[in-house]
Amino acid sequence: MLDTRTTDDWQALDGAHHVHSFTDPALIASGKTRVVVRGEGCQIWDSDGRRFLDGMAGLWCVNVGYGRQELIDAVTRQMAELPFYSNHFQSTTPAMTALAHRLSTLTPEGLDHFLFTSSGSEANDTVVRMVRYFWKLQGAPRKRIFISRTMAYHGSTLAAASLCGLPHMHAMDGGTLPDFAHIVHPHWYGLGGTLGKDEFGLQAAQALEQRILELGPENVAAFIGEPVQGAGGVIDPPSTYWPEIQRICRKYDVLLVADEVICGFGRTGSWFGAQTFGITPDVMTMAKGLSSGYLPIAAVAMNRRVFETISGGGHLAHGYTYSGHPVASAVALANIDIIAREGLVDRVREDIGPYLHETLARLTDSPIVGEKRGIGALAALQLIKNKATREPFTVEEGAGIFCREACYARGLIVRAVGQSIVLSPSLVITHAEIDELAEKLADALEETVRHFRLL
Ligand code: PXG
Repeated sequence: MLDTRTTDDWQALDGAHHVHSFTDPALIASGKTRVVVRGEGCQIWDSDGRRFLDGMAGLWCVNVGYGRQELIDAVTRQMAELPFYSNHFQSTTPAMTALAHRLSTLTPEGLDHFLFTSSGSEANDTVVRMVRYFWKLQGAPRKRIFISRTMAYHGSTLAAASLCGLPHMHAMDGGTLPDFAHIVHPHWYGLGGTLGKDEFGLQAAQALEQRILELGPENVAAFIGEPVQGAGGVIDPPSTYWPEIQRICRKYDVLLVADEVICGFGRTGSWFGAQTFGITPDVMTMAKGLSSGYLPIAAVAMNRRVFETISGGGHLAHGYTYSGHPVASAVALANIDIIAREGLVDRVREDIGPYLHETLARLTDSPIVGEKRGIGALAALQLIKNKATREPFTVEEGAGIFCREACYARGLIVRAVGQSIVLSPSLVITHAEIDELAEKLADALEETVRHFRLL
C-alpha cells in the first residue's frame, strides 16, 4: 500500500509517540525529527527527497554500505527456512554455529569461543557477568572491579553505562554501580601537555598500574577499552599505549577486554582493532560491523582460559532469547563474506584510510582546526578557539554543533562529539565521495570560522 504521509505527518506522529535515543525530546516535540527513508552505498535520502553523504555509516556500523542485495537475499532465505530458533537448552541452528566458526578464523589467536547477544550494550553487560563468574570459579571471588576510561562509551544497559566514562551517562540515574573505576583516556592533544606522544602514551597506560595498586590487584577483575575510543571523540592512542596496558594487565592478572564494537570488521585497517595495535585481549566484544547494522547482532569472544574456566562451572545461568538469532547470524555471515571477498579490510589500510586522512589533514590549515586524529576509516577534527594555546571552545559556545549543522545544510552527515567533528564512513566509500565529503566539510568549517569570528 502506498504510504502518502508527508514529512510533517511523520514529524507530528513521532513527536506524539516516539521516545528517541540520545536526543533532547524537546527537539522531537517541536517537529525537528529527520525522517530517513532510503540508502544506497554511502548515501541516504530523507522524506523530502534530499540526498546526504553519510559520513557516519549510520551509527558507525554500515561497513559494507546500504542496499546490498546479497544481504537482503541471505535474510530472505533464512526467514523462509527457519525464522527463529534459540540456542538455549542444547540447541543450535546451522547459521549461528557457522558464524561462531567463521569468527574464530578472524579473531586474534586464541579467541575461539563466542557468546552471542543482540547489541553491544548486552555484550559488554555479559562481559561483566562472565568475568566475575570466571574469577569466582578461579577461587578469587573478590576480583570484581572493572577499570575503564574517561570518555569511554560501552553502552546504555546498567553495567555497560557504569563502564562508560561519560559524566552525563552517570548523572542520569545517580552514578555508577559499585565496583567500577575509571582512569584517564589517552588523548595526547588534549592532555599531553609538553610530553611527546610516545611518552604520553606510556604515562596514560601507567595510570592503570597506579589504579590497580590503589584498589588492590586482588580486587580488580578486568580492564576494558575500545582500541580507538569512538563515541568519546575518535581517540586513537599513541602506539606505546596498548602494549603497555597489556603488560600491566598480565603483570597483575587482570583480564584485558577489548571493546571492538566500533573498531571491529575492518574499520581500523585490520579485522579487529586489537590486531592494529598489536595486542591479544582475553575477551573481546563486537557488534555494529558484524552485520553492518542490517540486523541487530553482537558477540563476546573469549580465550581458552576464560572459556574453559566458565565451562567448568556447570549449567551457565545466562542467555538471551535472541542469542545467535538465525536470521541475524545469516546476515552476519553474508556480510563477512562481502568484507572478505571485496578486500575491504586491506582497502581501509592501504587505500581509503590513507586517502581520507591525507584529505582531512589539509583541513588543519583552517584557523579553527587544532588537530586531525584517527586511523583507517575513523577520523576526527578537533575544533579549537586558539591554535597556539590550544584553548578549547566551551560547551555553551557549541562550535561542534554549529559545524555539524553547517555540514547537514550542505548534505553531509557527521557527528559532533563535544567540540570535535567525527567521521566513520562506510568502508566502500570512494575517493570521489571522500573529495565531496572534504569539500562540504571545508565549506562548513569556513562558515564556522566566520560565525565565531576567528579571522
Ligand atoms: N561499545 C561501543 C564502543 C560502542 O560504540 C556500544 C558498545 C553499545 O552498543 P549498542 O549496540 O548497545 O548501541 C557502542 C555503541 C554515539 C553513539 O554517540 C555510539 C554508540 C551508541 C550510541 C551513540 O556516537 N555506540
